[in-house]
Amino acid sequence: MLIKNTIASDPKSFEITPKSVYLDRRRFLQMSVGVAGAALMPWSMRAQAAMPNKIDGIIKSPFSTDEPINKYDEVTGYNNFYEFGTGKTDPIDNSAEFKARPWAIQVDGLCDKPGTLDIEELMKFQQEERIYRMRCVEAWSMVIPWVGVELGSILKKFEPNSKAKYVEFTTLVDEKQFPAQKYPIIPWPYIEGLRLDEAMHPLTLLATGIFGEELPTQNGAPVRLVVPWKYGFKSIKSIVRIRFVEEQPTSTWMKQAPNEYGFYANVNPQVDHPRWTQSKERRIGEFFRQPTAMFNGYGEEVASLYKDMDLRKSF
Ligand SMILES: Nc1nc2c(c(=O)[nH]1)N[C@H]1C(S)=C(S)[C@@H](COP(=O)(O)O)O[C@H]1N2
Ligand SMILES: [Mo]
Repeated sequence: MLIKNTIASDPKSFEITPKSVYLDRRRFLQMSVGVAGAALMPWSMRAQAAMPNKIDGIIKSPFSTDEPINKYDEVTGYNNFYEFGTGKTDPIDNSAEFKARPWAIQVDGLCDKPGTLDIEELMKFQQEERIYRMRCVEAWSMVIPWVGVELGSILKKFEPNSKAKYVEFTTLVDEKQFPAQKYPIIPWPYIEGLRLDEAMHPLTLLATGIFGEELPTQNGAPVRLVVPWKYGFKSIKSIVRIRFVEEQPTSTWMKQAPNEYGFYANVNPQVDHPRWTQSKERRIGEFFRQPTAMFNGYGEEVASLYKDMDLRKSF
């Protein structure tokens, strides 16, 4: 199956084209355009796409790590966003036309106050900066300064009822905007899910920005999930629907490869992916691999959520 070869989850992909090489290539291209083609190039348009609006009134969070933050070019130039293609630079290369406004999330299912969450409303909530580690299941990681709102504080407003046990999240389907949705690379729409207590956990963020600015398209504009103790694929981008449900949702990756990707997907150095070890990771921008931490280093905060579970089985 195609996905076995081109899946983002092949840890060799980043070794073939080291980050520094393609970043340098990108810089070189930008530079040569800037110098030689300044008169012709719609530079202002490029600059606009690369520089989203600043978010005002951001407060800092005690949950932030003080590890060095990855470079802006790394966070916005090396992405997984299959709606734009499976390559790491497809998201930045294919997303310039994407329209992140107007935008609303439909919130429904097992709750007493179903409704919509408009992006403009969401931006009025107190925005917090959360500097989190992000660990992709492919064994690379970054440190990203997110901006956003605690998901639980938003979900409460819709009053989930006592039947609600899980929360399901859905990405937009629109093949005009997401060119790769024309192809059955993975089942569309991209779907993810959390147990209700995971969704309500204080670390779980509904992210609206990075580096103090609104999310660039390639990072999941205008709003995405960030669950820092789980593999990156749980952190679903460009969300249009949040649904409270009774049964455990079947996520896209469970559908695609059930023996490789589970519902929980908690970062766990002791449970290898069937095709590679998870005991180490490469921090993008660094040369040597480093050990992967249980729950991506957030065990103190989240281990109690799983105290009755066998974490080797519930991968
Ligand atoms: N809709 C959607 N969300 C997605 C993905 C995707 O392909 N589509 N990729 C996931 C994966 S595998 C990772 S590692 C993170 C990457 O987030 P980043 O590109 O902002 O670092 O987004 C996740 N969210
Ligand atoms: Mo990932």
